[in-house]
Amino acid sequence: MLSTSDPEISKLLKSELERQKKTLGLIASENYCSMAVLQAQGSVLSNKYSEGYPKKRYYAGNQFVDDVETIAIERAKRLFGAEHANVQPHAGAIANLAAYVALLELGDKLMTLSLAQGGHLTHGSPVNFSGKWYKIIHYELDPETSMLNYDSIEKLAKEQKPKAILCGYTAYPRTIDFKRFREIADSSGALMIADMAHIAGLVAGGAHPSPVPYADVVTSTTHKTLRGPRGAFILSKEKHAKSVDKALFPGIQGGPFDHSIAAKAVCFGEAMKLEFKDYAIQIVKNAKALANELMGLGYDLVSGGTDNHLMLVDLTRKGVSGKDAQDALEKAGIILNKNMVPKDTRSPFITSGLRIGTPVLTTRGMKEGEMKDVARLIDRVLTNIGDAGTITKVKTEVVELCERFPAYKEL
Ligand code: DSN
Repeated sequence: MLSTSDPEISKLLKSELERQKKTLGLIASENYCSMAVLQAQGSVLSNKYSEGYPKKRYYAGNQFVDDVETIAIERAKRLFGAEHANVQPHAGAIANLAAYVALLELGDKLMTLSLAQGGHLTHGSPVNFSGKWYKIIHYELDPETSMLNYDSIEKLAKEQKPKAILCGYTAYPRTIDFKRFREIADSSGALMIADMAHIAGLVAGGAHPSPVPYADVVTSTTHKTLRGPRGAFILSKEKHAKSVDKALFPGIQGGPFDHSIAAKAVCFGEAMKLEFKDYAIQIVKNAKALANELMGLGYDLVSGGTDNHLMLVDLTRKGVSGKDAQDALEKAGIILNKNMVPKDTRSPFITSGLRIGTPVLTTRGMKEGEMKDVARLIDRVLTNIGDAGTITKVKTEVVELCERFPAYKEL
C-alpha cells in the first residue's frame, strides 16, 4: 500500500531493508527484531489514546489496550523477577529521567560514570538535563585496568554521600558486579539505580548477572540485546512503584505508545523462551571470539577483552582515528561506531577507538567461526585504509557472508 500511496518513503524503506540485509551490523546497541515484534509495532494500536495506566485511563475504549499493557507488565516482571514494572517509557533517556524524578529532588547528588568513560548522556553529561538538574559526581575507571574499581567507588561514595549511585553503561565490556554496587550504596546511604539497557538481553537469557535483586530502580531499553521494539521500561522495588509510575505519567509523558507496548509484550514473551537463553549465551561467545581474533591480529582491546556483547578497540597504536576507521569500514559494508577510549586525546567526533558488538550478527545465526572471518575483514580494511581495491573486495565478501546468513527472509 505504501508503495502506491507514498512511493518516495516506500523506496527509502526498501533501501534501508536492503542495507540491513547486505551489511554487517556491529553497532553494539542495535539488533534486528522479529517479524512478530515488527507486526505489533506497526499495528492499529498506534491509533489509540490511553493516558493513565490499566483500568485508570482518561479516555474510553481501552479494554484491549488495558489487556495488552497488563500482559506486558506481567511478562516484564516475570522475565526479570521484578516487583514492579512500568512499560510506558518511549525511550531509555525518558526511563532514566523518570528514575531520577522518582528518587531525587532537583540539585541532589547523583554518582555516575561519565559518557567519555562508557556511561551515557543521561548519566550526568553537562549538555543533558541530568548534568544540568542534578549535582553529578563521576567515579572513574581504574587507570591501569580500565575496569570498575569497586573499592575506589566505595571510597568516593562514602566521601560524597550521593543520594543515588548509578551503574550500567553503554561502552563497558566487562561484567558489572551489581551486588557490590548495592553494598556500596548501603555503605554510603545511597539509593541504587541500574541502567541495564545494553545488557538487558544478556540478563534475560542468564548470560550476565541481574541488577534486579539489588537495585532500587532498573531502567532499560527494549531494542538492544533484548531484541524488541524501539522503546524502554522501568523495573523497581514495590516501595518505589508509585513514585516511578507518577514520575513517568503524568510527570513526564502523555499518551503511551500502545503499539510499542504490544511489541514490548511480544519481545518479553520471546525472551522467556528457551531459545533466547541460547541466543544470549551465543552473543557473548561471539564477542569473545571476535575479540580474541582481533587481539591475535595485533589490536589493543580496552581492558584486554570482553565478558559481554561488546568490545572497545583502541586504535592508538595503529595510527588510525576512530572516525577514519568507521568511515572506511562503512564503505566496505561493515557498520560500527567510533568511540572514545580511556585517555583519549582526540575529540568525541574523531576518537581513537571503535565499539564493536555482536547482537545483530548473532541474530543472523553467525557463530564463532564467522566472527573470525569478520575480524579478518575488519583488519584488511584498517591495514589498507584508503585503498579502494581492498574496500571493493571486502565489500563483495561482506555481501556473500550476509547472504549465507540472511536477515528478514520474509520481506
Ligand atoms: N545510543 C545508545 C548506544 O549506542 O549505546 C545508547 O542510548
